Amino acid sequence: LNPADVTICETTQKMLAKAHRDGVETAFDRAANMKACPIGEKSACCKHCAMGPCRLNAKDPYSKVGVCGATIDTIQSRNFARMVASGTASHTDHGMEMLNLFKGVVSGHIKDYEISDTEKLIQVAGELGIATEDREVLDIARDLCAEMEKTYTQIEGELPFIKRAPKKTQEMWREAGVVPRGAMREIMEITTRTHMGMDQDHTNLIKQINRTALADGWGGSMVATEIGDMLFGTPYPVVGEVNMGVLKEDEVNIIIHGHEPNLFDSMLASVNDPELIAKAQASGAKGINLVGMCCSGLEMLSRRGVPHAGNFMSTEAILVTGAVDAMAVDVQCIKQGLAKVADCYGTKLFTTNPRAHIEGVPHIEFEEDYPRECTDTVVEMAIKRYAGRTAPIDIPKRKDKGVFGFSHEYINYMLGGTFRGSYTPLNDNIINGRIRGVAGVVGCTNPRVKQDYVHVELVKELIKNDILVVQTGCSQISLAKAGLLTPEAAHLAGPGLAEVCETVGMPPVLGLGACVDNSRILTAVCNMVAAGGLGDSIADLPVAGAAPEWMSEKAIAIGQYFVASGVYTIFGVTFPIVEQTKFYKLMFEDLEKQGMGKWDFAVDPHDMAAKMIAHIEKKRAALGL
Ligand code: BF8
Ligand code: SF4
Repeated sequence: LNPADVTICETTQKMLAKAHRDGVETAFDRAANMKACPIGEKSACCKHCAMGPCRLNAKDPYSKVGVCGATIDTIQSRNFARMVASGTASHTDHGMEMLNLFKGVVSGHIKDYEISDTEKLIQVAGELGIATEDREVLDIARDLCAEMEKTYTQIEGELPFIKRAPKKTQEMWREAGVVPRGAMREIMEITTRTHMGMDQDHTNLIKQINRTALADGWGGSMVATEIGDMLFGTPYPVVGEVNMGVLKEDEVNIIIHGHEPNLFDSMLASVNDPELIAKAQASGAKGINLVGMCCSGLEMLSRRGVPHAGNFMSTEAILVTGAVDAMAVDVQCIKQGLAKVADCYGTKLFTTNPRAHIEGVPHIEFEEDYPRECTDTVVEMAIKRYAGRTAPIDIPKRKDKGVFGFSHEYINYMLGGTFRGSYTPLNDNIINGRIRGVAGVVGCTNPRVKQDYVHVELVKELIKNDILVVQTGCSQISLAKAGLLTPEAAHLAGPGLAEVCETVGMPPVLGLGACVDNSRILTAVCNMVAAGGLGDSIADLPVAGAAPEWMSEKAIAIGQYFVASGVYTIFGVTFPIVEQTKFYKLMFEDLEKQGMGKWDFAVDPHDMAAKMIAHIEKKRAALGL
């Protein structure tokens, strides 16, 4: 395996070469050695009961049915539904943890965190119809907790944040019968409807697929973002460093990897504790260096400017530096393979969340009532490892800079100024054609395609065509490493977008945060509709979304909630639906006719860009622009 063939990330390449010299294997090697199953890849198999598992023919999809008689459309829609269920469950579980934390802070029994953005709290409460005038913040917060809890537990009624969507989008959902009740109910219903012998009409199952996905975007993810902002601060632009060069040879290096911001926040408190710093110094280190990876990293890069060491496909490679003294993980996207690599290089790896243990990896439970017990222990263990470092240290020197932390609130402020903060200037620039449209480029990296390459090429092509790009998740780190999250990157944009960037002093590519913060993109498109001149619903806007290197079920749930909300969404790598089937036609053509968005697929970044641009131009033409 030649590292330059599997990633364009220079530091990951270096570490993969070293891993090979050291005889250490990573997901890149495993992907090369494990050919993807051609039937599973196309979702043409079913193992929902013991009369099977049944394999259909992806090349001739209607030639066979399962033992129960299930057709290809039933099988692949059920498989897709279960991906949406799992992805939605992940984001809503994360959101529910944030709500529990928030409740604990509001009731006063959790003391290590506090409400840091009361302005946002009051604004969100008002938006959800809670009285805010002449009331104590904690009173409002209590009502807000009860209201947001409906996102999960409500049996009947509409999710609270549905109100945020444009009226016409809401009406379209009601007409289609897809307004989510509570996420728990929707996930329960989708799970039963995909049991053997249940919903065997993909045109009916799609309703539950949409309803569940919407419970993610306008539910779990949105609550996670909003509470994250209330507790840890609403992001505003901050310059941050990314790439493996953020590790320091002469300091105790600790990485936080996963998704929930609370672990990271407490870890920040621990590494700033004078006693622990003194301990680190007594062991010969200059200090303690805390850095993030994946979405955990993005939560704190966006909010505090904490350095970020890399995205999903770099998490094993970074351990090969030998410089990581400890890595603490919480939930989601944590490869089991980390355990072995950590072992090889003497890194102390810890799981911290009761939902996500790894066999053989020590577990130090993170408890919100006493968060420092966990995080202080991790620091102590890291210091011990530093003192006893035996593996040779090899840190690739490269560090890149970017501007992060563009919340939807800040975009408002940036474009409109303090007194007339609004999306009108953005819309004006879209109407006058300086900016042709807005594209969200988000999601994972995946060893089935060259790491970062598809993200970077796609985004370059989009901005060159005057399309403003917004980003979340690992994709943002790909572009930060390529230097595109800086105002200086404006020269890579087309003349119209470049002019806007230069006037405002903003990068042509805006980093909005972690994957749950795709909800910020939903809120931003609502603001665009509200600012006027670009139609009445999200589906009218000249916007498009892409996850060019996706790998997780969460990405599928996100893609589906964007499609259901009216956004054209294109994925790369592979797509888990057989072409030329009825379900494919439903997802790739017919949903759009119902006023939603639609799916699309392309592997090559230039093809992908061309398709996105064509869609944006189609929407502009429909608006008469
Ligand atoms: O939620 S982009 S690899 S880290 S799934 Fe995972 Fe994908 Fe990264 Fe965050 Ni999102
Ligand atoms: Fe086969 Fe039907 Fe059972 Fe699926 S549910 S495994 S298609 S028999």
